[in-house]
Amino acid sequence: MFFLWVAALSLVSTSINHQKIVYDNGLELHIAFAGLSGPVTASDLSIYNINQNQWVSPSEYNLTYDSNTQVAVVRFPAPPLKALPDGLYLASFFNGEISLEFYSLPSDLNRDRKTDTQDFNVLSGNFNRVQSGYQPADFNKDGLVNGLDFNFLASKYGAKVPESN
Ligand SMILES: [Ca+2]
Ligand SMILES: [Ca+2]
Repeated sequence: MFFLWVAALSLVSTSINHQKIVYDNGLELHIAFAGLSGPVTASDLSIYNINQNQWVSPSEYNLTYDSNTQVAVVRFPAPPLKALPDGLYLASFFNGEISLEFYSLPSDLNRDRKTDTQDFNVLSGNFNRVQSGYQPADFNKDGLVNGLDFNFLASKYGAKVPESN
């Protein structure tokens, strides 16, 4: 049994030749792999909160994987309901073989690591718009960008995440 586990691990380590975060808006993280032979499941992923020095419970996120594109999509719940605390994180795959840093700051709509008037501009540009599909400014995921989302953004004004070292 132990031998099988080691064999599976070494298979993973030789097969991956590329991985990259291709999309990250604070609620969804898309990671593109190349040379990956097997599937990626939620149990292959661990997420570490760098600021709080603790692991994130797997109940805080889910993962879907498309074997055709070799893209794993990690989703986090909508902010007013429950979200990762703002800060720096490591997404670690296959027992730490791959580690990718990302940050959580859902209120940062233009992804410049801070929450300011530029993010309000993004929200106002989508105000009262009924959304089909994914819309970052719809913080509570009720399908509409409105005052509730504005209130959430206002509560986060000034929140930022520093560049990592
Ligand atoms: Ca911003
Ligand atoms: Ca909303």
